[in-house]
Amino acid sequence: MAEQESLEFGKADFVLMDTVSMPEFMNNLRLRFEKGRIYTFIGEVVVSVNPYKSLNIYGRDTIEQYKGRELYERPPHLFAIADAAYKAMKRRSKDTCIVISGESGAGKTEASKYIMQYIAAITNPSQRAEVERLNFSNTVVMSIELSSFPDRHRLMRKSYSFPLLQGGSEQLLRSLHLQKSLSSYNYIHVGAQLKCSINDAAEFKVVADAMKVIGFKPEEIQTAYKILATILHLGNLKFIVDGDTPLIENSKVVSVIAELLSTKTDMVEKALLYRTVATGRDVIDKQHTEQEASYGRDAFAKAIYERLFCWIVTRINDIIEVKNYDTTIHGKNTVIGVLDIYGFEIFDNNSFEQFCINYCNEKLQQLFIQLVLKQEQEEYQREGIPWKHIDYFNNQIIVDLVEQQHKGIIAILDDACMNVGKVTDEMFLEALNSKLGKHGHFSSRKVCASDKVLEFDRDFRIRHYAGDVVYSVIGFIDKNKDTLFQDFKRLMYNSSNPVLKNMWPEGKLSITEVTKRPLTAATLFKNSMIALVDNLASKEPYYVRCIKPNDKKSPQIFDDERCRHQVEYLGLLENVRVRRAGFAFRQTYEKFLHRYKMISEFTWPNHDLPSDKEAVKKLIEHCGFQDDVAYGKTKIFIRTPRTLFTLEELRAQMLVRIVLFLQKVWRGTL
Ligand code: AD9
Repeated sequence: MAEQESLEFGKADFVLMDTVSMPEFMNNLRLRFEKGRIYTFIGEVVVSVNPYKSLNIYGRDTIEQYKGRELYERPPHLFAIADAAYKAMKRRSKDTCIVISGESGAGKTEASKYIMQYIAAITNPSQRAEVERLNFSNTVVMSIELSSFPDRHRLMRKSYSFPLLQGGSEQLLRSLHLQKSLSSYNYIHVGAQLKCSINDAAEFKVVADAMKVIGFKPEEIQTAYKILATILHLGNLKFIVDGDTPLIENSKVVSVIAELLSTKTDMVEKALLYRTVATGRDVIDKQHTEQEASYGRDAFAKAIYERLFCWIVTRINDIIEVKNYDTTIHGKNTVIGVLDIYGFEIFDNNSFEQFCINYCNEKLQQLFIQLVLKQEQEEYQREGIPWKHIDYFNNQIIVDLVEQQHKGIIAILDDACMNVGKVTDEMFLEALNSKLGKHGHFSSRKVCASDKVLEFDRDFRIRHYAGDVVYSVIGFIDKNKDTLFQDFKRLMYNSSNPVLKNMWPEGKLSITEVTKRPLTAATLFKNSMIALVDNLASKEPYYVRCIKPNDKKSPQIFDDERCRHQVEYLGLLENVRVRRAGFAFRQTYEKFLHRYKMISEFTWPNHDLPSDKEAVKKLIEHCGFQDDVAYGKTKIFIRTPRTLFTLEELRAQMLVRIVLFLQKVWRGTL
């Protein structure tokens, strides 16, 4: 396996460790990081440590080294699994997906870019145009971010506002009422660092060109700019309190926003300061508190960014119908999906947004367990292969804690949200406590005196698979109800810019028409998570597990404590154990024979043995691989990938001979 690499760089596959233990795992990971070997395999999983420096390992020559090779033939690299995913798609006509996980800053976005570049580079030049469009579309989408709840800091970091400011022409910026200086914008200021992308100006050009190439209309591109500009302006909106009621301090900003959104200033102002509520048959305008107004402003900014993002994805799909790179495989459209997902988050202050993001990570971990750990072991059992069970923590119990019908946290939150205006966040916490107080992964501090609960704290704790997180309950009900958005939705729908209007079709509903109980934010999120997991489960998954070596963005520091924690919660050690005990490859006897029967005279062209299983046994013994395989009820299991390569090589040699033979027959020279 990946033997080209000398041991001086550590083990290229964690499966090759002498003993599977945390210290050895960490030693290997550190050694490789220090030697600039940032990728390591666990079988077919790539573990990646962010190098925080440019490495010369993504060029054309490296691509050539991985093209068409088997996974383990070359040192561990993202290109190796990109190639494996591409081959699986081509050979077996299967949809594949590459799931990239890890915490913020671990290198997910970079990884997805390199994977896309690789796939674009190796694809047949005749399909180049299509690929270019796909690749460009990925430049625009950049990464398929999943969370519906990006926080403010991330929102701006991820958005194209940076490139817009840095790379947009003077004329464009003027038309959007923007200044070049990043520090003029509060939303950009929020993050600790101002600049993220090294090459914002260049990136802007790439994105702008990409949108044109894909086929976006000029007015659509203009609208996208206007939305990004609106977000920046929204961040600069300040409220002042006059008595009880908030007023907008800088009304000039409101008129700029109105202009960008092709709507009226007083309508923007109203949406920012009031909410329309239906009480029975009456419709009244209820004034926001200052806090509500600020929350609404931020929520609006997030919502229009997200809607823009989803709209871009949908438009790209419409325009190119996500045709695959190779439509010829059995006439079926196959795809490679690359999913770059927010990592687990533990901040000093965790709220509804972190709750959703962490729930998302629980779901993905569950999928990983299902696919990599559970199914693997179940298959051995089913096939009657001797197998010693390997323990791993199954986080299904936490997934249930969050999403279970009637009993889970989301269900309890939705219940609380149905009693409009009556239930406070604290009451919701009380409900959680009484219903989940005994759950092993839930706790909430209570102040008690002689068996009587005196007060509840304002937070609860979930014991996530990745560690304990304390959530502040404040804002859960408001954020879940999402009611602040209704007025903004109508505002957008009433825009005279048709592109914008079309992005917000639900704004058509008047307040009395809005269904009495619209789905809550958490339930919508849960439903989209379930749909995503179903979608991923139907594809052949490949994993990249990204690790952030330190919090200082330093290429030198390998923070043991931080890294160990990530290795733990990503379940990498369990992954190694299962992989080590297991078999790299399995195939039904019938399919196996179909592919390799030409290797042995006992099976070519047909065998006369009582079953395919017997024939496969004969073939394997003939090649001398009997010690490296196990025979299941319906499938053959091969332990090491090398055996498979050898089989592939033998097959290739035989095919050449067969073709030469046939050519001779045709030419009549035989
Ligand atoms: V977040 O969840 O979107 O906040 P990511 O996506 O995990 O995060 P990202 O890919 O953006 O992290 O990486 C953070 C920074 O690390 C990049 O801007 C690069 O400066 C650096 N990085 C990451 N991977 C590589 C790499 N393979 N080579 C060089 C890298 N630098």
